Amino acid sequence: MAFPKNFLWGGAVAANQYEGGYLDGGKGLSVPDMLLGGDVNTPRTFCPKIETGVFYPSHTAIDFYHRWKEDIALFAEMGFKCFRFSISWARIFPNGDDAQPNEAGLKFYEDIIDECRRCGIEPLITLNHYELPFELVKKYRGYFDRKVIDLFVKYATTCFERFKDKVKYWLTFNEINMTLMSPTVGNLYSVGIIQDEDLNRTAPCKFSELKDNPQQRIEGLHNQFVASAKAVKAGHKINPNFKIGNMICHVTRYPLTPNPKDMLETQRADHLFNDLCGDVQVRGAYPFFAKKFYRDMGIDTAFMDNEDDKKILREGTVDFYTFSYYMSNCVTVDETADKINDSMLGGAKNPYLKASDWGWQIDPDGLRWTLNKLASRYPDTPIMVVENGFGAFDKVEADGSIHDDYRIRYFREHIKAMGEAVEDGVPLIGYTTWGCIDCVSAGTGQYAKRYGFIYVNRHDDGTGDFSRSRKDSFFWYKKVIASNGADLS
Ligand code: BGP
Repeated sequence: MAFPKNFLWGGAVAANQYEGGYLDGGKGLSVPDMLLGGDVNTPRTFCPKIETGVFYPSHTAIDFYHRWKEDIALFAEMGFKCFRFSISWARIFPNGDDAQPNEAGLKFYEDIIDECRRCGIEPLITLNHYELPFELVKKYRGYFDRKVIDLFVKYATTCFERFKDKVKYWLTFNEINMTLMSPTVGNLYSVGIIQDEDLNRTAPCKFSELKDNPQQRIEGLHNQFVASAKAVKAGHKINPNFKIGNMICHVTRYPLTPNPKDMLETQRADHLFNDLCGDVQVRGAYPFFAKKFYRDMGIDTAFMDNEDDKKILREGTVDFYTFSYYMSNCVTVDETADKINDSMLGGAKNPYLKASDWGWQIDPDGLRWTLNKLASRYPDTPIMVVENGFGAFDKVEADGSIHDDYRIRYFREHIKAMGEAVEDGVPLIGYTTWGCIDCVSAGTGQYAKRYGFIYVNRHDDGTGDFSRSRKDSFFWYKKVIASNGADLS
């Protein structure tokens, strides 16, 4: 299998899902700090203020904050060439709009970056991975307020300046298209738009009960595009060798039947959910179909005609395209079709595919299809898969071993599919598996939904001593990396 030389093999995590230490070193509150856990059938709970006597998974997460050296050593032992992690904005600017950055926060990331470099691991940093300082939500209503554009650029520039000689690869916003795909996840994690009536609640409420204002949400997304483009431009000025990418959650969609109406509906969903954001960030302008989609949603699209913004979008296109890929699903106009059990992502069941315990359908061929699609949609743009993985319940045997052959199977098939895509000619530059070490699930807030090669002894009731152990997949991935993807046995 011909993976290019210098292929970036590694793993990925996000600050709020693995760091813990939620107030350590002067960090301010982030939106995920206000969330309790749920499960596959129970949405997470939002608390407008921190309650006592309840368990917030992100507050301790997996305690990377205190164990980073041990964890990076484990990544190095697997032979990682690349480690994707995010910086928590609230560690650098605790309120989001502070005049001066917090040195303790910058130093924390600098130590991690230095340790990665020392171990020969290339850092890939996401600036905004599903968390906004909570103060920005309360004070500005997140990205709905254009002031937050410049606050983001200031935060990004602070990181670029500090790490300009140590970090080459950056991503602006994680899964920026989630704001279109799932209003709740988008509002909370991405654009940070929570209405006053929800912020003023006296009791916690279900994630899914939070009010959505589509006009504000879509304008918030537009403001993120502008923020991303401005950051790309600023970054290139600071170091012309920076490679700054976008990040899309690509849920690949097939028509459930050959009914032309299913075909049309699939194309519509693909355009809106998968393509729109990538087009803006890679091509530098909204695609032809965007206005009609938005108008059909009842959105006033005047914000799209701002000439200054158009110029910024043109000037701040990304250097590479990255995406997460976990699953595919089907689209149909038949309302009686069997739905997958994931209210956030929707879609119909594919009779040819099996699913995880969380209803995510496993489709390695879909990854090859997607890579080919992206390579033709964005010619000459390097591509990287920055999330892919299998969330599963793991069982620890009496002797401490963990036989996660289901995870190995998942990765084997997906890596094989990537290899085939490379042979097809796709300019793929790297692969970081999601949750290379067990961490808190973004969707459900569970520890029990485990993705890692490394097991973390921490559980949904808040018990566990955080100790780490190697699963079977740890040794398997090590072999894959050592053989540059040739040995998948
Ligand atoms: C992506 C997010 C990650 C991650 C992953 C798995 O959408 O970028 O943060 O968590 O999905 O999802 P989950 O944690 O819900 O299983």
